Formats: sequence, structure tokens, C-alpha cells
Amino acid sequence: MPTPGENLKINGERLWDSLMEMSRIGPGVAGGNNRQTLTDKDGEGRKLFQSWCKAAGMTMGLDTMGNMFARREGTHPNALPVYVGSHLDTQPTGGKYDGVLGVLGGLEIIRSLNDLGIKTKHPIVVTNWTNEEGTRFAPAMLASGVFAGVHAEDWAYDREDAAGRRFGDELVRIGWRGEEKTGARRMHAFFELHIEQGPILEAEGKDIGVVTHGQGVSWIQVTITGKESHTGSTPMPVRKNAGLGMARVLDLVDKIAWSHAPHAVGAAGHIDVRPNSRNVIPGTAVFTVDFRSPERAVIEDMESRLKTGASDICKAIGLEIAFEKVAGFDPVTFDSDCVTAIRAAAERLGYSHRDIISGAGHDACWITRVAPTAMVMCPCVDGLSHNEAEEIRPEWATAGANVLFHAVVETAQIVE
Ligand code: HGY
Ligand code: MN
Ligand code: MN
Repeated sequence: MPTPGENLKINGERLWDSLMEMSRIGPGVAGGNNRQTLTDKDGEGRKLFQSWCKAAGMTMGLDTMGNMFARREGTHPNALPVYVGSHLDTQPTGGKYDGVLGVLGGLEIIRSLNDLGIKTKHPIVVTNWTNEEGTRFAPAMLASGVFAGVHAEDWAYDREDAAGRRFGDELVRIGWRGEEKTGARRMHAFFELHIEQGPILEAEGKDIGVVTHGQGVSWIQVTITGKESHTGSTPMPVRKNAGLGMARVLDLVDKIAWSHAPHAVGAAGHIDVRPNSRNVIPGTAVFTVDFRSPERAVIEDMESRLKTGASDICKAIGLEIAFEKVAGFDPVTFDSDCVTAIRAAAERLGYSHRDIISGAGHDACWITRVAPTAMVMCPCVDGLSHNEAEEIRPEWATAGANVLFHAVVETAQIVE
């Protein structure tokens, strides 16, 4: 199989321009993006991506979860396609590159193949996975999870946002529910380019992260129930303060994660206190604990210590507590041949690189269950992500997309 020559490069300027144009859809309030899944802004971003794919001569497939599949034909139309992509949806205070770099990096590969007049044996399909973030509709990676057979589609359709709107209804409302059965597609391989969302690559001065594994994730929603009462006239000994219970449990979460340093992490990003009135003792506190580790046994230990410790805390101050596992997946090991293709591409192109475990979850973490899969990462400034100040350097985007280009084209097999 001919390997791509080191002169095979994408057009970094065009990629950057496309990133900047996409970032103008669903702008945040501080320079980033708020293009949450299945909002009208998500619909606008999808339309722009679709128009670019059409201009690049691709045909668009759409499945019942709204996953988008833009296809460039290969010389062997029956050969299984090589897929490449990520997600266009963002956090409410998200950055311009999380997910978007992977989708537009895939599009840039097609644009560059067209410029260079290169044919491949296998078709190549650029993918936008619906609702990777899981911020409006939990859990994260919802549509790639249905595609990989992890979640039932009906269950996914019934997921509700904070306003009680159903995923399935919103998908129809924005006009992006396709007819194609989700998960019917077969892949020769799947590659995803993503920013690291952590500090390692930048701190070590590395251009490329060769992602060998993805750490496991556990999201447990905790509901603590006390009794609403007046903050002024209720004596301290008789209070049933759900807010106090939550504060002590969140401190326990931090201690549990630190006890498995340096790799385990733990926090709660979603917190709801009710009635959230200045002079009412909180009667209810609902929050989601996010534990992660590269080791499954560590995640299980953190989960069990949370349940026993939090139950003891609540019992001691007269509160009720309930736990609901709302999301999770075990640590994943990516396909060694795909990982080798990425590492060899970085070598060939002369980029500094290191193997890395992904701290964040990605659609690739589910797709690896149904196809040989691997990821390539580029640094991000100060390792910051899920923050509107998320930033990367253009040369990092170009390097990541060049490595992605070589891995995808090598796997899709260039036809002389
Ligand atoms: O939660 C995650 O790791 C991803 O950003 N959805
Ligand atoms: Mn992402
Ligand atoms: Mn994200």
C-alpha cells in the first residue's frame, strides 16, 4: 500500500478560514461559541457544513439520530469507507475548536484530495456526530452511542433538556432527522482529530498527541432531600439543609479523586439547588458527579466510596440521598494499526509527538466498539477547553490535520 509522501499536505489557511467562519454561528458572549445541540444555531452550523460538502462534490447521508455522513467516492464503491469526523455542537460556554476541528479537518482532507486530484480505493466519509457534548441532553456522545449499539434510539429520543423538551422532538423541529437506520453503516476505520483539552502537549512542546487510550467516565446524578424552611427563624439544630449536605459531598468527591492521584479526576459541573431563594434553606440539591480514570477498578472504587461516604454524611444531618448512574463508559484502547498509522504519519511529517491517554470522552470512544478507531490530538493554549477562551495556534491545527490526512489516505489506499 503506497504511503503518502511527506509533501502531501492540507491547506492550513483554508482550514483556519473555515474554522473562523463556522465560529461565527452561535457565538458565545466572550469570544467562544454557544452552539448547543439541536438548537437553531446547531441547524445553521449543519447547513453551512452541508453546503461546503456539496461544494466539495460529496453526497450527504443522514441517519435517524441526525448524524451527518458526507461521502467522497472511491474507485471501489463497494469497499467499506474510511470515516473521519467529530462534532459541531458546543458547550454553552464552549470554544471554537472542540469537535469542530475534527469535522472541518476531515472536510479539509477532501478539499485537498480534490485539489491534488488523488483517488483512493476506499470511499471517505466525513462525519458530524449529533450531541457529543451531552450538555443539553445527557449523556455525552449520545448519537455515536446509539450508532455503536450502546443506547437504544427510543431511550435517546426521550432524553429531556432542562426545559423538558425531548431530544427526538427537537431533532425533528430543526429538520435534521434522517431516514437512514442509525448504526446500519459499516466502517473500514474511523479517525478523529481533536484538541487535547489538557496541558500536556503544550507543556512538553509536542505538536501531536498519538492517542492510544481514552480514560473511563462515570456520571452519577445525586439527589439530596432535606426540608425547605426559613433561613432566619429556623434554629440550627433542626435544619435539614440539603445545600450543606451537597457541600460536604462535593468535598468528599474531591478527596476521593485526590486519593487516586495523579490520573484520577472528580468534580461536579452540573449543580441545582432548590428553591434557590436567598432566605430559604435548600430543600433539594441535585448534582452530577463526574469521575474519570484510565483504570476501571479505580472508577469502581470512587463510585462505591462516593455512595457510602455521601450516605453517611446525609444520615448524620437528617437528609435523604439517592444516586442515579446517568452515563459512563469503560476505559478504551484504540486500534493498534490505526494508532501506528497516526504515529508513522507524525514521524514522516517531522512533527514532535508523544503517546497520550485522552482525558476527555469523544465519539471515537464509542465508535471503537464497531470499527478500528484511533485519534490524533493537537495542543491547546494553557490546556484550556470547555471555556470560551479556548485557543489553538493555526500551525497546531495544520499539523493535526496533516497527520489526520496521512492516516486517512493511507488507510483508504491511494490509487496511482
Ligand atoms: O465529557 C466529555 O469528556 C466530552 O467533552 N463530551
Ligand atoms: Mn469534543
Ligand atoms: Mn467538549
